[in-house]
Amino acid sequence: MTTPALLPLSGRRIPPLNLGPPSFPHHRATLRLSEKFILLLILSAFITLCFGAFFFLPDSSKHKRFDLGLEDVLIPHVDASKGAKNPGVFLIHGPDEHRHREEEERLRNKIRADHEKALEEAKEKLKKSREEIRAEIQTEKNKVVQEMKAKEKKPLPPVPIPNLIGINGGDPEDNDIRKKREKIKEMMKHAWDNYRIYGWGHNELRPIARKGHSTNIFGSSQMGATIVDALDTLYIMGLHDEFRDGQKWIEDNLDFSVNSEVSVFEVNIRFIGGLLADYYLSGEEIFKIKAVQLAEKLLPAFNTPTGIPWAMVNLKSGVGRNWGWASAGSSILAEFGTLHMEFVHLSYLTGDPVYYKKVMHIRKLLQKMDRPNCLYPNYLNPRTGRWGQYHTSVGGLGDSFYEYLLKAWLMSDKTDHEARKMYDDAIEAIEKHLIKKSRGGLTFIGEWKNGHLEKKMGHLACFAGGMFALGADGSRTDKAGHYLELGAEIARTCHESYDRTALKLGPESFKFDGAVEAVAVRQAEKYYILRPEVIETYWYLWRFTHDPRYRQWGWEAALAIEKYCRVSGGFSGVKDVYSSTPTHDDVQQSFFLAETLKYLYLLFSSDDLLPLDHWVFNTEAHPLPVLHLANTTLSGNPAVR
Ligand code: DMJ
Repeated sequence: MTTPALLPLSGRRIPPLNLGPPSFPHHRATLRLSEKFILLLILSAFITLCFGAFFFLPDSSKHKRFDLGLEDVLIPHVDASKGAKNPGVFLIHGPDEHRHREEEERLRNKIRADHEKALEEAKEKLKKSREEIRAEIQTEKNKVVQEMKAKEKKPLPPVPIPNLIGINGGDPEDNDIRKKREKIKEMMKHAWDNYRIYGWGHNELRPIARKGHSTNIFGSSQMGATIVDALDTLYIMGLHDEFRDGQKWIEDNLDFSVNSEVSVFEVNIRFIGGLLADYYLSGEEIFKIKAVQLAEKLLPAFNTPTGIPWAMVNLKSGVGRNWGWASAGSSILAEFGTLHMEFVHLSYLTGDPVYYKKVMHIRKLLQKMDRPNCLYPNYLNPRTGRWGQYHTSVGGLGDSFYEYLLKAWLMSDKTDHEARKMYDDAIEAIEKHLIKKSRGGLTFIGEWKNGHLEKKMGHLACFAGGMFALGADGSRTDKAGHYLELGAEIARTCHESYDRTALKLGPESFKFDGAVEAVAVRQAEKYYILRPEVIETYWYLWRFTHDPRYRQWGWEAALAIEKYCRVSGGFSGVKDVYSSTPTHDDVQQSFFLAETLKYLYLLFSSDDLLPLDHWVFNTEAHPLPVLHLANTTLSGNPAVR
């Protein structure tokens, strides 16, 4: 197997920063520093008390007794052989006694001097005006920030960068297609610019209220999820000023040492995946460093009796737990099963096998388990290692687990045969038990619930059309044609779910029940929140077939988003796709910029932009390069370094 070619990072760098955004106050640091000042005052009061106690309490030295701990520190040459009756207590005699008195006197003087100095300093501080104190705190804060930055800049060990092909360009020859691509870029600008104005630093944007938005998956902190998720799309579109703006925010503000409980899966796919893609595309070290810092914070989530990670982890304390709603304290298949790509890259880039071992442990454990009907249930208890409810889905709760089995194989330059086998086995069972054709001839993927097939397909499951197409090449017993066809059928069904609505946008899930086909029935399932899966499938099908219908369907979706989801402050989801007068949900999801607009842009680009034999997209559409690892290990083997 070939060793990956070395590509000079400098060749891929974009020009240095010129105009950064206004730097935001580092509230946490400021708070910490004010607390520090108060602590200083408390400390000096404490010293005063100790000092008083030292002078006014009876002279304990007369008793010639010293605790072992204290004497270890203060009097290193005590003769322990003269022993005491009580262990840990020693008596002092003769010349030692004199030496001890001198030592004690010296210490007393030192404490007196330190105390006076501390008092003087405290008095001086109190004489200062609020402004002066603030300025001092600010100076100290700057110092801390500088130190943190210096630490962050510490380079990680160099590794050969994989062959990065097709990170720019993709200009289509056709004029009409070029215009469509330009329009998608303009939509990205609109989404980004409004987030920049109204939501900067927040996780997401409320485009109608024109303010920041967040959900519990990101914890309680402002982690700039939209910035991290969107950057690689900006890069690919050639929006380099915006890219640098986001990079600067990440450099200055993205901090993972916060007391915040985040979803391990979500921050992995959006943050680690996004940062790694940014690193590979731009060559800027900061992205790699931030990705590794975050990954370290996720590791405590794996401290469970089985090594199956918790769904959530507190970034500061490392305490993990699962979602209250998940079957009897279970972890979720699509969550713990969607870490592989990012974690393999982390081990590759750091030379630290810890990440690789964590995800391989999950795989080995899953391989050993019995599976009802050869299907993987969505729930697994991380304490007992037993399945929870027997529900299986290619949509929510299961989806990207299957995707990552296939992509583990692709990302390993098709050498991870174990992953490919697990994918093939899983897909065969899914086809047998979950995939059906409706009376009207639409192929759909249902959900398995306790031995019964629910004839309902989620928008999330529509990604599977692209997955089947992507996995066609290399499938067992030469079934490539069959899987490409299956992918195309899923794409058609999902297109129907869009086409049968008033807004030409797809519902969250749709039924196949008697006369009802590809239509949502319950009100709670009629919303569209700017999700990407259907467009993602169009793009994969376009790449593999070049059938113009996929570009046409993608354009229909883009126009519908533009017409019904665009508002002056960005893009919003809609609550009912069957109502011709849409009500907005007032959320611009970060995946709209990471995925939906990226897949649309790629759909109207030529195939040489991010070619699929060199890049594998994580489940949040962040492209990661194929690693040619056949002759190496992932454990930091010096041969690769
Ligand atoms: C994205 O965050 C990812 O694609 C994930 O795998 C599931 N779906 C959302 C967007 O719909």
